[in-house]
Amino acid sequence: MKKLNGNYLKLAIQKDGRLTDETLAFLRSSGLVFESYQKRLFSRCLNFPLEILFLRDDDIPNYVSAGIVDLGIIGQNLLYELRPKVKKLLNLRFGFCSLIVAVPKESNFTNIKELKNQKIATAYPNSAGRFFSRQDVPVDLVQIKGSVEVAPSLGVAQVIVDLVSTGSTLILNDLKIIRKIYDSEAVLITNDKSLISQKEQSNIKKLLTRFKGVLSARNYKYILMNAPEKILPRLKKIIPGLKSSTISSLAKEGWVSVQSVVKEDIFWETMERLKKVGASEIMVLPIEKIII
Ligand code: PRT
Ligand code: ZN
Repeated sequence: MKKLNGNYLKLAIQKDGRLTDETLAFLRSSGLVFESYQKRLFSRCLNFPLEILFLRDDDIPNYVSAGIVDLGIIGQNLLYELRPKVKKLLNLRFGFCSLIVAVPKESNFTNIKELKNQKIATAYPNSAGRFFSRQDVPVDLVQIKGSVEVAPSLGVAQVIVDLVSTGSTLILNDLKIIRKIYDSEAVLITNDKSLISQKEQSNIKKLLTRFKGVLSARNYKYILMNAPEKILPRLKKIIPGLKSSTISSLAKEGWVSVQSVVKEDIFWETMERLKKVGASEIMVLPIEKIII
């Protein structure tokens, strides 16, 4: 069996859970080539000095803070809950969820203040405890590990504090949200030791450049269009980044081809406006990476 290599950067990711597939997909979209199959403890990248360790998500903060691994990918919720001595390097834009307070649909509770002295079932006792003490509402926290959503129907507690993403588990269990405590997403973490060590730092920097390249590319689309040359001033107003775009002449007299990059969140609105001023044959392409 291969052993961990001392010269390699070590990254811990969730072995088998909600973050696993998207984490692996993210690493692969960053150009890292590695094998991963079930029951594997670690995997070595073939094209980067990086070893990936597969662990339970709750163990990752300790592995990172103790310096056993240099990097970890976990939900921000674990940082809020466990407050480990780690540094967050990047939000990874997947694994979105929120920690919420929920009660049975038919209950009369509508407000946090009404929950005084209630039993609250949660797998996030620190986050829940801090939230209720900030609200100045004393509650009786009951810590349970899994399936928090069944606590009200089992009579364990009327109120729960749990993570939600789609909300379907709450609906299935006849629960409703009365308050959001915080939002969470997957994050990349490291420790001071790894950041100080020169070699690791430069490898961490290289890896960060790759990750950021993938993340920024997701926010943008590449567009190509044809337009009469005379509308270029108007196009420039619609696409702010057009100054740095490529404009080339077409065989058709007085027409140009324009290539540029637009932000995903203003995308549809931008398309409408481009069509309106006279751009045609607009083509939109996804961008794989942007390295700035
Ligand atoms: O075995 P291991 O300890 O590694 O995994 P785990 O069972 O402790 O964690 P896992 O795999 O459930 O979650 C890992 C991480 O995924 C969490 O720490 C969050 O950062 C993130 N995440 C994103 C979620 C959810 N979405 C989520 N919906 N974690 C849990 N849930 C649960 C929630 O607790 C509830 O039971 O999913 C249910 C609700 O889902 P919806 O879609 O019905 O709302
Ligand atoms: Zn866990």
